[in-house]
Order: sequence, then structure tokens, then C-alpha cells
Amino acid sequence: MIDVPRETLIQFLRTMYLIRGFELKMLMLFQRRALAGDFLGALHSYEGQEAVAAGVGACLRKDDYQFSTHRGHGHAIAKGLDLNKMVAEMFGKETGCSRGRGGSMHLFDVSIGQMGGNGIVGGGLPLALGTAYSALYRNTDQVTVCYFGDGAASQGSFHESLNMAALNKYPIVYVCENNHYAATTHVSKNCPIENIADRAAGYGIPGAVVQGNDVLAVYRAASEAVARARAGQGPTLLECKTYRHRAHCMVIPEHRPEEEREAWLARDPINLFVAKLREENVMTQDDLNRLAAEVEQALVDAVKFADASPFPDPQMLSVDFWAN
Ligand SMILES: Cc1ncc(C[n+]2csc(CCOP(=O)(O)OP(=O)(O)O)c2C)c(N)n1
Ligand SMILES: [Mg+2]
Repeated sequence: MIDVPRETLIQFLRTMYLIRGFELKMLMLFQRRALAGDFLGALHSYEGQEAVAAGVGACLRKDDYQFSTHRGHGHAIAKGLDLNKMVAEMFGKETGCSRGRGGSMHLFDVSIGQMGGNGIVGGGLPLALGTAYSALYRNTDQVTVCYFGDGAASQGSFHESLNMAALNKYPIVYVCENNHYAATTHVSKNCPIENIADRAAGYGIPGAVVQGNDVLAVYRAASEAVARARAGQGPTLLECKTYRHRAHCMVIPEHRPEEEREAWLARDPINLFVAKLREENVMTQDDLNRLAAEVEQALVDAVKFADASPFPDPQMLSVDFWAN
């Protein structure tokens, strides 16, 4: 028996379907249109890591904050970023969530606490201290989630930030998505210990290794960490072990061993979860088909919206557009 309400289980699947569908569509459009020059910036696929964003996102309130990374489409979707605005941003359109100035790595929407992605590896870690401090200062119980990769966990910003967060009991949940590679470098080549979560001990905070392809495991671990942060007990470090399906980004060729890829593909987070839902009779095949069709329609509509939207007016280049 799964001890999570049915609606929450469906929400997990819906989020994972949306992320997967988004990535597949963007990949197709990138390949088809990149040369036409209307795709803004790089493209780092989140495919394969869906369970992390879906599990963590389901624990958050709209007014909680999250800081994302260069691989952040999934985080934004799970936080509830409007799909139309997201796709429009990918294409640099004025109707995009960052008004077409940011692209794939700069998906911002402050109204839902989506504090953007970051082209700088480890760049979100110090920024998360800011919203966490602000929540304490304003005496709210808002939580900040800070996503980062295994590569970022060996940046100086990781150590400085966790030290400061632990000292001040900042309400932060650190989510390290260990997909085992930083671009082409295996994690064992930049981190001398098996589990990044063990670094939590150095700051006197809880750390946990989580099966990152199991959305229920992520949800349970994140629920506990979010509850701790909300209750004023300080930060937690979660290390979600996972794997990206695609190469680092769309312009870097695949370099990972074939057997390793196959082993992880066999543990695809969506397939694993769907099997569980079927086994427990939570959803029928018809329910699954309906959900998939609904998600596909939302994505098709978002691409249409983005296509029909205008590019920013070049005259606005030097204008402080946030002022109006
Ligand atoms: C400070 C900095 N160094 C290097 C890069 C180039 N770079 C972009 S992504 C990346 C790998 C990051 O790996 P990880 O943190 O594990 O995240 P993942 O890509 O696996 O999600 C690197 C080295 C960068 N953008 N910023
Ligand atoms: Mg990585």
C-alpha cells in the first residue's frame, strides 16, 4: 500500500509527464529550429531526473522559494511555472517569463517563488541564503529549496553556503542531484567520498542519500526536510542519486559507457512509478492515456502560444523594463 493520497500520486505523474514531454518537444524544436536562430541559449535536458523535481515540488507551497540550475526546466515546471510563459521564454519572446531576455537557463517567476536558473555552476547556493535570511527576518515560515548538481557540490560556494546556513539555522533544503557527471567528468574524479550527503556532517546538519529515480522516496525525504526547515530547525542536505538520459547538453556528444546508460535507462523514473501505480490499482491504462493526452495538449498549446508571440522590441534594449 502507498501511504500517499491518490491526488498526490497523480500530481507526481502529471508533473513527470509534463517535464518529459517538455524536454522531448524542446529537443525536437531545438534540432529543427536551432539553425533558424530562434532558440535562445543552450539546452540542458532534465530527462531522467523527473522524480526529483516532482517529489520535491509537491512538498512546497506557492510562496516558498526555489533556486534552480542550468538544468532547470523540471524544477520550474514542478514549482508551477506557466507553460506558455516557459516555452515563450525558450524562444526569446516578449511573453516569456523573463520577457524573452533569459532563455532556458533563466526561468524566473518571483510570484511563485521561482528564483531562476543559473548559468554559473554553484551560483544558486549563495543566492538561496538571501531568501532564507529574508524569510527569517520577516518572521515567515517560507522555505527555500536550493537545487545543484554533483559538480557544484565541489565548488567553494557549496561549502561557504552550507556553513552559513547551518550556523544561522536557515530554512533551506539543499537538493543535490547527483547524476554522476559534471559535463564529461565522472563524480569520482571530483569528489573523494562515495556520498555527497556525508558532507552534511561537516556542518552539523542532517544529510540523506535518496533514491532519486523513486518519486515516493524523494517525496518522503523532502517532506521531512521541508517540515524541519519550516519549524525553524535549519537546513538539510538531500543527495538524490539519479542519471540524465541525454548528453550534458545538446552540443556535447554522448561519452558515457553504454552499459552504464542502459542500466540507468532500465530504472527510468516514470516507468518505475507507472508500474507501481498499475500494481496498486491507483490508475487504469485509460487513466494513464487520458493524463498523457491532456499533458500533450497543454504542451502543443504552449508551443502555439510561443510561436504566435512577438520578439522583444529592440528599442527596449536599454530600458529598465522591470520598472513598467
Ligand atoms: C563556475 C562554472 N564552471 C564551469 C561551468 C561550465 N559547466 C556548465 S555545466 C557544468 C557541469 C555541472 O555539473 P553538475 O553540477 O553535476 O550539474 P549537471 O550538469 O550534472 O546537472 C560545467 C562544468 C560553468 N557554467 N560555471
Ligand atoms: Mg551532475
